[in-house]
Amino acid sequence: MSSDQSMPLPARSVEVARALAEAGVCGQVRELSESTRTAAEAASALGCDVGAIANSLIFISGDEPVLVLASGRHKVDTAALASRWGRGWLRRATPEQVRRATGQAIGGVSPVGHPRTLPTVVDTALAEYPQLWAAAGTPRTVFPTTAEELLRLTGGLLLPVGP
Ligand code: 5CA
Repeated sequence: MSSDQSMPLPARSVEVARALAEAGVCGQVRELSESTRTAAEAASALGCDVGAIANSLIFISGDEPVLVLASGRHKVDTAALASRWGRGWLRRATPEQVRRATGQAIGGVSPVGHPRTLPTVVDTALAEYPQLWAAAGTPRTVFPTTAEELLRLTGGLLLPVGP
């Protein structure tokens, strides 16, 4: 992993760092020289298991955006998750819907730092890893976290999301 902590963070990540600090999180946002746009790229840049990457995925449920924090090791089974969550059908958000719901762009969507708190599910698979990494508002910024911390930060529910 290479990172340069002497450079100021991008504005989207400053927002995330502020939300983390306000919540009393001690993990620091770091900006990497390599892309962390996808879970595979993030895992390679960080030298961790792809399953330890917490992807922040936005779905539309009814008319409402919702957040699914999913392990990078599998795809979300939307039908099974909707039923477990007691919601109607979950549709993948469009890039524009992602931006409106989070203020962030695909590839850098963070679990926090959004204009409003979104109904959230945290993948049970994430609880298998002692340390996770999540995006921090841009496709090159990440922060270290845990499933427990993600649940606390988002007020989310712990549910299986994979197939
Ligand atoms: N930075 C990494 C995690 S550290 C990251 O953001 N991973 S991610 O999986 O949450 O973001 C990439 C995801 O964006 C893809 O898995 C995919 O679910 C979503 N995505 C990519 N293109 C589109 C698109 N056109 N519309 C909606 N979602 C998309």
